[in-house]
Amino acid sequence: MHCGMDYHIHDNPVPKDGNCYATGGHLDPYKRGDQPPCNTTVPQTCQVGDISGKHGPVWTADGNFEVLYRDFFLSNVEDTIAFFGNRSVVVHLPDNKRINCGNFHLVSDGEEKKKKKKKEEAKEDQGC
Ligand SMILES: [Cu+2]
Repeated sequence: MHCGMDYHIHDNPVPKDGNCYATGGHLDPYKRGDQPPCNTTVPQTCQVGDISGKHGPVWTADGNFEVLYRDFFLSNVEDTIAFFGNRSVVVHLPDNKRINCGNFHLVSDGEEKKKKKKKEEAKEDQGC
């Protein structure tokens, strides 16, 4: 038992009303189920969407949390069983209540470059 906050990839995207409870269950394409709990030392046995189970829970003293890791079980390739690009991430309190959630958004390199160029052009337009 730990006191960190778990976070998972859930099946459905967050609806426009922001209801984290409408995101369904964890991404679990192989029907592993929630029990037994995921063991971080054998991530290959965990639910695909149980990212805190595989990589550790959210620990934060100041409200900010950032983590970087490789996950070999999720897919960013559309139309594959473990694809997460059209799903959501949900953060839970230790009592499992859903405290926050958000959707993934696919961004291509070209899209990022266009946004950056637009920002630069906007800055130039503001000058006299
Ligand atoms: Cu969850």
